[in-house]
Amino acid sequence: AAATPRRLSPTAATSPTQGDARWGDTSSYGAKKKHRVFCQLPNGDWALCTVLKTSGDESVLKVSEGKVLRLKTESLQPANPEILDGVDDLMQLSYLSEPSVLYNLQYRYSQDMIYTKAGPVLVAVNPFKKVSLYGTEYIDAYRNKTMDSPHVYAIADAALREMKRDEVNQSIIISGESGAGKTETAKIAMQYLASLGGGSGIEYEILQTNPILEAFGNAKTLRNDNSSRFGKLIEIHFSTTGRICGAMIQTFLLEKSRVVQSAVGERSYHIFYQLCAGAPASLREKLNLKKVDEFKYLKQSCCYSIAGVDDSQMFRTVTEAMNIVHISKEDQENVLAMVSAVLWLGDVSFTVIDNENHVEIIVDEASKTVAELLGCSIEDLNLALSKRHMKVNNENIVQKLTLAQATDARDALAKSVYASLFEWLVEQINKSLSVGKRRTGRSISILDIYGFESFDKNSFEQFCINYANERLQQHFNRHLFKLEQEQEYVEDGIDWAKVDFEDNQDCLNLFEKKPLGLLSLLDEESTFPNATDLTFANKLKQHLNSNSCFRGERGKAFAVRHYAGEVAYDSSGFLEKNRDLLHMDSIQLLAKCKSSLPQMFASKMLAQSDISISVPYRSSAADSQKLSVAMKFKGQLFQLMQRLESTTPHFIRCIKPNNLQLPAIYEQGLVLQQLKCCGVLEVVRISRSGYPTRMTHQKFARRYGFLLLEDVASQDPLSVSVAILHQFNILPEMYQVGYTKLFFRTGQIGKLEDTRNRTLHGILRVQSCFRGHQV
Ligand code: AOV
Ligand code: MG
Repeated sequence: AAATPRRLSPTAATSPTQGDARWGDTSSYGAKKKHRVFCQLPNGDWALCTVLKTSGDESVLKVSEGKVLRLKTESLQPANPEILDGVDDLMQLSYLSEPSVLYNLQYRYSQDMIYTKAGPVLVAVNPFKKVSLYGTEYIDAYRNKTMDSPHVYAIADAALREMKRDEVNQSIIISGESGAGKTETAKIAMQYLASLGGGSGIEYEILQTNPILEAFGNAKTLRNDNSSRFGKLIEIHFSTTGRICGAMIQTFLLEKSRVVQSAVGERSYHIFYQLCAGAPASLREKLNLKKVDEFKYLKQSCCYSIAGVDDSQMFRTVTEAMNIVHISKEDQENVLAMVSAVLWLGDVSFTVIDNENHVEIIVDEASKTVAELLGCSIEDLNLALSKRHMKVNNENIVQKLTLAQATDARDALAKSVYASLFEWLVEQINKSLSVGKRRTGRSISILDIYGFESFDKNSFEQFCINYANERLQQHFNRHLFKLEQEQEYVEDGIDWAKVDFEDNQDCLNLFEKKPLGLLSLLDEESTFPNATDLTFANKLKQHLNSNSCFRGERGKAFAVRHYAGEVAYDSSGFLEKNRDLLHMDSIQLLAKCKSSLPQMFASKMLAQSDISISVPYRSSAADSQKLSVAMKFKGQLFQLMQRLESTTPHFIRCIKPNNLQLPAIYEQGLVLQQLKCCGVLEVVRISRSGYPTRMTHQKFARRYGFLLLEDVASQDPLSVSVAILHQFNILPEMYQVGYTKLFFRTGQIGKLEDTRNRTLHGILRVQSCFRGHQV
């Protein structure tokens, strides 16, 4: 089915094998009687089982009550001791094999503990049901630090504290594939921050932007009933006193094509259905609304409702939210008029007027309604959709459009009106949330952006989305691997063999290199009037075939080796989607309209069309030169990365445990793919192969010095520290002594802490016995 994500086999570096030292020493592992081990079932899943006996190279295993298997001993993977079941940080696992990570997450998931730390990263597994982990009580508990299990609240709280402590802006970067829970997670983080209060209700206003943006930018897809079809960054500003004082939203690449076309079983943007279901009678009449299944744009996907969602109730919620962010009643009505106009545009039809298949618009209810709602005449509408004015060799000529061309022009108009409307709404929201002069403090940004996508058929949208993910992945790598490895070790003179991680610079180069990168070649080809998707694909093959991240395929297809796996793209429609041309005739139509919104849309488009693509080739036929979609997106992305670079990042990786959007189903294979894709396993591996526990010599000596048998009172902290390490037989490969600090591998300090606690307890007991108390 088109909905199942397809991923190619992982690369060696992310695929731990048995006996791989990086994953805990499993090489010398011999299964012993009563040991807990993981065995792989025929369906590929790992099951926890107990060794009943071993004979020769085989083991007999108890998989579950009454189920016994005989397997090759070498195919078994050791399991962690029971005491580590469900630990809240994967770093604590002794064996960090794939099955033990999967088991740990599943163990927690089955008890509604959907959050787990993977070293510095928070992993969130989508529960697909209400879990009682949220609300005032929990918020207070995290604020007062009476609760410290992994949670989005804990991340938001850490961001707040670090913002205040270090006076550095923070970011919470949420990623994961479609339906994994990014948007919900972002809202949960926002709720935590909003609960701090701000005064004048600004925090409430910020929360109310969600229903608006979701109504206009989310849709039901096969993967998610409430799928965001745009990327979003919300920057929440804090005053010098640490309270919320405003916010700013930036959106990325709204999927416009959905307005005129959606796949069977999917829907267009929620607002269309909400408006038709929820508009009060007077508005229905004013906007000439029909039932949803009477509009062509909505009819094609045969899907009108979402289980458990009341569109008309949602309409009221959205209207109320617009009130709260100060969008006037009049503006609201203008907005909804545009929504209706877009729907009616889909019903505008044409009649062929000559034997060259040229057309004219049919004057009927559809064209009349569109003209009425936009505030133009039917003649103007007809002119814009059936003819094209061009300048050829300085001469003005008028070209009549064929049926196919006119239909394209109509759809292009619908898409750009809708996209402009979305942009305009975001602007209004930003005005309302703007901090203006009060902006003196710091900010926390929350990024909710589409995750890596790989479907059976991948088009321009996936191309852009995956490019964005490469950029984000590099940012993630830089922070968690490069920085982690270099800074502190070097500063403290630690002998440190760099751990390799998968650097995706090569893939980014494939996209960004000039002039022979994917984006440059796409843009160049987009400016040739006679270029087709096929000539584009051929050009890629001609120039990029030697690149190891690129593979030419048959016809219009090509594949890119992304960090998360190889994706095969079909270049059909790439050029058109990248050009995203709205012909001047349509822009001029909007400019002429009497309604205020179309006019504003037009002036914005005209302003943008001044920026031309900086390549030497220009089509004489294309009358509106503007930045191509890919270039604009790249620009936005660079700006985003720059902004993120100046913040302290906090990463949340959302995981979708099944493709059915159902609770209590945990598909190991699916989870594993995602853990690999978003680098979770890699992060844990690298954090562990490093020395995550660090303590200054002074602190270490102070904390454990009293455990020493010899008297060291006169010695310096470093000597005391070394004496402690020796007395407790900490193996040399488990620590390093730096100039100022001691560096430990995971788990080492735990042993010392245990001894310390036991000793302290003993001392206390002795003391209290003397005083005649019990402890
Ligand atoms: P997404 O943002 O990651 O997908 P959503 O945040 O929309 O995914 O989550 C999808 C659905 O999962 C939601 O509508 C909820 O029903 C459910 N869900 C997610 N997180 C939770 C949670 N913490 N508690 C309860 N239910 C949850 V996309 O926007 O498609 O990439 O483009
Ligand atoms: Mg989303």
